Amino acid sequence: MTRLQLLTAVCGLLALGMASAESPLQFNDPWSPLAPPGRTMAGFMTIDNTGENDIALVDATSPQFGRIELHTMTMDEGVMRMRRLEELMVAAGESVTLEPGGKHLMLFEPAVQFADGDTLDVELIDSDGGRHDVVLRVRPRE
Ligand SMILES: [Cu+2]
Repeated sequence: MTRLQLLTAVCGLLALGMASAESPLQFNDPWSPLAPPGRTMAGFMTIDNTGENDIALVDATSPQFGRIELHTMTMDEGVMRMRRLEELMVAAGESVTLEPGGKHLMLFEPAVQFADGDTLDVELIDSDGGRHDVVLRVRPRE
């Protein structure tokens, strides 16, 4: 076996391993409101944890954005303020909703201008380093 063949075989195994490591998280209606060019965007969805372990989401990444944070909105002396979440806990068998006026993904530094119907590829990262792919669809805010 040549080095290249070995490398190819190893990559094939890795790809298989990743495909079979199915995330216990299910994402329902992941979407992002259309935003003016260059503006920070938001991401919303309902996350169901169908597994038997609690999952703490601690980070997110996307090739289409410079940076992503997990945020929540809180009322502070009558004013709604955004705050960064250290973690977003999705308990086993439970679900968490990210929605306008509540928890959300904050998508900084969009690489391009997105249009209605475009998709955003986001990887959510949990506290054990597990990765969970979610695809958000861009659409106008109702
Ligand atoms: Cu925010």
